[in-house]
Amino acid sequence: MPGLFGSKQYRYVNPSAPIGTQIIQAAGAGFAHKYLKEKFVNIVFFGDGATSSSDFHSGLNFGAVFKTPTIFFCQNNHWAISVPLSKQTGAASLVDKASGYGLPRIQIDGNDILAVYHAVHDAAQRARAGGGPTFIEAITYRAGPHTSSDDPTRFQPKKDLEKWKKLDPITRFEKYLYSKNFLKNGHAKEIRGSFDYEINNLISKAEKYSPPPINTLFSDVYSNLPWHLEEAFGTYPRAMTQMAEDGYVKVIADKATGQLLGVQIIGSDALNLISEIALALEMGATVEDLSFTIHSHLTLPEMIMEAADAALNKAIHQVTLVKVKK
Ligand SMILES: Cc1ncc(C[n+]2csc(CCOP(=O)(O)OP(=O)(O)O)c2C)c(N)n1
Ligand SMILES: [Mg+2]
Repeated sequence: MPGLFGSKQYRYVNPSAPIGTQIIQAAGAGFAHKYLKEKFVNIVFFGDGATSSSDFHSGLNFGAVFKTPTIFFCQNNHWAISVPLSKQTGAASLVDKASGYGLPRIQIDGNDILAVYHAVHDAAQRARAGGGPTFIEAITYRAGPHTSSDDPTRFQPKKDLEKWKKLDPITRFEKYLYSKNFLKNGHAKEIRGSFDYEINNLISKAEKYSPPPINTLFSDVYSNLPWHLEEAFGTYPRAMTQMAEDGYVKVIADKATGQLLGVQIIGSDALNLISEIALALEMGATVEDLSFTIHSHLTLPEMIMEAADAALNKAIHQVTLVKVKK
């Protein structure tokens, strides 16, 4: 998922899409710091929705029992996609949940940048001094959709949104900085402009990256391909394009030379194509030839082309990895 990046250099662990998993990972990493006598403190961020996950309870309990140097930071923005806080918990407030585990806890105005800074700073000091974890509940409001497929206008009361928009933390902090003369007229606008410029530049740079090679689908996950994947994808280079209603095509070719080794076709008009493929094999065609020569608007021939393109790593409907076992 696009938002789940990580950085080894900055000690930023990739979040996982299943809600709550990072909470137990943080408690475990905290335990490791303690065990290895490292001077690190770790902080884990999660939403109000995550407080209903079983990992939330396991993580807080483990952290409290083993006094791990972990900060549990809950961003309570009142919504878990379209589920309101009132349907999320029977507890009067989320910070109460920490009491049951015997954790120091603090509830703060999450739209107050300085309050967030101080709460985290104090929790980090406690953790460094061996005092164990702290639970922080930062209260805010989700003033946008959960994702691009969410439409909060269908469930968020307009009145609430308007009220919270007035408490925008950045505008508030700007006002504070102006009141203290840290910022002078127009300076905030200039800073915002420079951030917009920097971010837009980074976005255009990121958009120029081509997609990762298809085989990283497995090589990024396994150091040794498990037998069932080896069996399915490792024996020959091959590509599949599958559309259940139209048929099935698999192109097998040698990765090093691109030479065509065979094609499997299942489909209602497969017979018409078999002679064409036989001829291509007879002529010692390569997968590249196949990718170029079969042009037709029939579905099955198109699939052959797609499958050949897949073997060349350029298919639109790419399905499998191409790998040779010598
Ligand atoms: C274990 C698990 N269950 C359900 C989901 C589906 N899901 C994705 S986000 C989400 C809500 C999370 O709540 P919160 O972090 O408060 O979300 P936000 O404030 O961004 O709406 C759910 C239930 C999931 N990703 N993982
Ligand atoms: Mg939320």
